[in-house]
Amino acid sequence: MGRQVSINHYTINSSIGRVLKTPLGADLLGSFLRQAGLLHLRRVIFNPLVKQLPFKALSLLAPDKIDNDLLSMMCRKINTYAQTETIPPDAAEIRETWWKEAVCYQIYPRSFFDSDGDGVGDIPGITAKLDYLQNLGIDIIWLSPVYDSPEDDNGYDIRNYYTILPRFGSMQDFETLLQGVHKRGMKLIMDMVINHTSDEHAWFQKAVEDNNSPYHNYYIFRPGDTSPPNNWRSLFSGSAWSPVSTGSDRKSAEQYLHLFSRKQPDLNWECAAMREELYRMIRWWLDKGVDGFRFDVINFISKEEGLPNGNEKLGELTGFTGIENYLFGPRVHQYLQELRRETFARYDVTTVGECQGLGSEMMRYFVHEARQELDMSFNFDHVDPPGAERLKGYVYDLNDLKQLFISQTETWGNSSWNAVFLENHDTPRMADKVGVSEELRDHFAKMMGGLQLSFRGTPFLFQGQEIGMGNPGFESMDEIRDMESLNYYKEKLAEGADEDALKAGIFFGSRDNSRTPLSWSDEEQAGFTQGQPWIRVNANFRQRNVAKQEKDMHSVLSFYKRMIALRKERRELVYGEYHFYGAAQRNVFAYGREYKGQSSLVVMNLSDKPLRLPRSVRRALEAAQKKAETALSNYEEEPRTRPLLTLRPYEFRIYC
Ligand code: ISL
Repeated sequence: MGRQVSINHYTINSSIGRVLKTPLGADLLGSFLRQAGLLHLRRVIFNPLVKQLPFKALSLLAPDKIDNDLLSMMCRKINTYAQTETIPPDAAEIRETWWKEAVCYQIYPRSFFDSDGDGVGDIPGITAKLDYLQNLGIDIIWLSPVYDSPEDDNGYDIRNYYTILPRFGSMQDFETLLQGVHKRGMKLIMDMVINHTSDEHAWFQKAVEDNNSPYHNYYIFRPGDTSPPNNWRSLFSGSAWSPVSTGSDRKSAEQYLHLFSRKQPDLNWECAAMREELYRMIRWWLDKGVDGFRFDVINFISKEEGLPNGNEKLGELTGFTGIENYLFGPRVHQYLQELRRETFARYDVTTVGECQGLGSEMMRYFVHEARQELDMSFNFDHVDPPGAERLKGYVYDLNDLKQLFISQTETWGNSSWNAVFLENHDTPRMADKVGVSEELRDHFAKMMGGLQLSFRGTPFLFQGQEIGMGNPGFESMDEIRDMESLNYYKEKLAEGADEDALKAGIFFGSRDNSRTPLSWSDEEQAGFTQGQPWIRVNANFRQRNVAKQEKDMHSVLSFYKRMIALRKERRELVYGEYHFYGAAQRNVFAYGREYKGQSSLVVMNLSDKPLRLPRSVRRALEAAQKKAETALSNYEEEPRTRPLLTLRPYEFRIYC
């Protein structure tokens, strides 16, 4: 579906304006400027006169970062899309459905709750805490991988899709969990990692044992035992190629592609038999009764034919040379449509794709309802600040998040839906990215929850967010477990990096920051385990934990419960149109939501200082206060003035 021959053709001589009119052109350029720290040039580029210049003129703006090669590559991609894919018109109204109304919660099983004292969270541990999740108001649990795995990447390296990792429990334990979830009226979606497997998966083992085995075509091999076949870099440092270790015979020596660690070989989606095996496995899980999937790096599955070298300039910029050859790959939509047709199309389930590098324009190709691919996507533009690198440290400006969220809502339309997240297992805790002081942490945590739960898009909370957990404050490399951080440390040290600065960056940005155990109580090891936890617990667990917050009606946890309940009562918070107020003013984030005659107003101060409200916001506030049935804020004391003239640091108020 959606195929159409088009006469559109773009070259570096096409006008900037014309290129920007295409979804891919707009997004590629947008994320390029973001990554290059050139967002200030947006104004220049969108100037009507500049828009008339040829696309190649962009290289004059930042010759060190943009060259004609890069621009030609962008044009080639834009042409492919223009010729093969279309975004159908939007429906006149939003279609209402359960997964748009749901509140989701991501569980990172290793760190959720340990039931057997081995220091690692497990499936019975999750079952034991289902009442907690139900009380919080959670509808859907997303479970990070629990499949059998050597755990090179904490389970994102699957050895067997049909079995459960013994330290997490048995298949019986999984079934008990699923029943417990369903009994409570909740749903469970599985993480599904199908861009790659573990190198210990039987398919890969057979593939390397015998070049003539049908499994050889399940992965991506190229001849050569010394230098890599192309310049692609792994997302986890070093080359994206590794030699097959059993290759003693020089002639048959081969390298295999792994976009992630060397223990995560990429699957060859060109191979129909491989795809069929994956579909069979996914149907097996569906028949077991799971309610959908979160697909890991699903927009990376289709690789450019011939695996050409990546553009060096783009490589320098992103750190991932070659990325343009698998981001928006040539057959990604064909595969996604097939995946849906062959598996979940026949079940009432939901799907969310992890789509790094996807902007809000391109997103519609993946989630527009008429295209029959995915229901929602996780987009990542807002995860790190423009041009910043997580492992080097940064200060996050919430105004950037505001701008991105506002511009996203403009492009979604009625037929595309999205997943809204602020934290997950791959990024430090939000309060630490922003650098929030200790005394404002609760206010901040509530404000972020208020924002996430009053925005359009299905909210995905990450465990610990509901009590305002922060980074644990790592102090030594011995505390770090994540292979991404460890590889990076080794590589940069070898390159001669300053060790203290290197460590500081890792302690700030390591993915381990969000992977420490959920603080359940003030008991030993935060009540997470009776044993020695696999990674340290947060030092402040005696002050900040679930048990304590459950007893306190003013806690972050209580606020989350109220906000979740409010979202379920007020359909405008799910489906409503937006009206933004005072959007141009820094630190003011204010919006009205309206749906079928009901309306709500949200106002926020994104800064740690008092904020004087602009007149447009004050007027909207006054009107909302007059007619509101419910009001909720993250401050216990009522404001002193009415009408409100200023907001306190990180103040959040909602009127419905
Ligand atoms: O954290 C990152 C590396 O810099 C991200 O780029 C991350 O690797 C990317 O978002 C893909 O994430 C997913 O796939 C990875 C896995 O390690 C992550 O935990 C998972 O969320 C490989 O399966």
